[in-house]
Amino acid sequence: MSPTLAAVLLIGIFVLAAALIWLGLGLSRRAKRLEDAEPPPAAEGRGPTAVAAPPAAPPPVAPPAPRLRDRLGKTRAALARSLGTLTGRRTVDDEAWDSVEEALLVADVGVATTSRLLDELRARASTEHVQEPEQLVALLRAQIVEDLAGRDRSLHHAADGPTVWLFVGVNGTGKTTTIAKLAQREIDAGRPALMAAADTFRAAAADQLAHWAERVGADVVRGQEGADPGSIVFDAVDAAGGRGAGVVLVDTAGRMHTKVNLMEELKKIHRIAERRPGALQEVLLVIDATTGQNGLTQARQFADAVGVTGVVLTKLDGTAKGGVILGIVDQHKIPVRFIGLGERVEDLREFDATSFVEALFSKPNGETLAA
Ligand SMILES: Nc1nc2c(ncn2[C@@H]2O[C@H](COP(=O)(O)OP(=O)(O)OP(=O)(O)O)[C@@H](O)[C@H]2O)c(=O)[nH]1
Ligand SMILES: [Mg+2]
Repeated sequence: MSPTLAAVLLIGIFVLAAALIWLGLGLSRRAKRLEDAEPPPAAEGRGPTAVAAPPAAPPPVAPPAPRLRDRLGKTRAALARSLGTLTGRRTVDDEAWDSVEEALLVADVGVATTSRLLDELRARASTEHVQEPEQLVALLRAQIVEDLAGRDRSLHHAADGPTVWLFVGVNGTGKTTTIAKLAQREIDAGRPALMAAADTFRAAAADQLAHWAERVGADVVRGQEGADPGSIVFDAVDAAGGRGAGVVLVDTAGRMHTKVNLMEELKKIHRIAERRPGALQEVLLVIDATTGQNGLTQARQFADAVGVTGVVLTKLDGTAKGGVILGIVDQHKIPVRFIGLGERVEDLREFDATSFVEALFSKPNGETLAA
């Protein structure tokens, strides 16, 4: 090979190598550019331009409304324990009747009402030839519904002008809480509510009421601590018309029904509340079910003092003494209008005899003790 040919070949190889290197570098830069421009892999089901969103908080789930029979669990269990032994028997003998009596007494129906109920049951069981314990339980159930049903439950409103409802009761029964619960119902029904803080006895009482008023969207009229409660009622009823309130709910201080001066003060509040003819539509006695038979004595004293038109029986969710409701209705002929089943605004129910008794006579699995 001549030296010239060798030089040409060497230059050719060199040029080819340079071209290959240049091509390789170009391709790798292009690949890099493409890589940089590529969007992040799209999440499944989204469009190519979707941007990954931060994980969304799950929507708030309202807790399921507790069933009546769950809220009445303690009284229901008390009844079921005694009546359960009854349904295990073969005939309606003396021991079967003892079980019925025990069930009623354990549920705090009270001696007088229990004995009246038993007399009626015996008469019915005999005319209806009841022989099976199951039939006896069914008869008891029907008898209780009959005793509790048929009374006017609705709260009344004045024909014209603002309505006044007065709330009375001993200390801590749930008057203020019940006012909040009922105010919420009124407001939900399109009737603006005004709360009158006529409990001027405790410094915190008006604050507690005002707090509830704010929560449920009601108006409030209050005075100084120690002010005359009658004057608060007077001002509230006066203000109601101007402020467009449909109903004035008067909160009073808890008072011992045995204290004469306190009951006299209540009579005065009552007189002022009925100053405008037709305005005072309800005097509601709030009774704490956990006090059981004591509620009956309270009912008598308050009914004598201010003519109670209805009872709100509270705290049925925490007691085995729910049977007291029968005693109140039987002994005083005062209708139970509402029942309290907890501390929240929504924990108030219009009393309905059928569903109440159904709940009491149901087993935890939902079956009834006797159909
Ligand atoms: N579990 C339960 N608690 C309730 C119910 N009603 C009221 N309470 C509670 O009972 C307590 C007393 O309630 P209040 O409404 O302040 O009672 P009050 O009758 O106004 O009390 P005084 O003004 O002191 O006489 C509070 O802790 C309430 O949350 C109810 O139906 N169930
Ligand atoms: Mg109160």
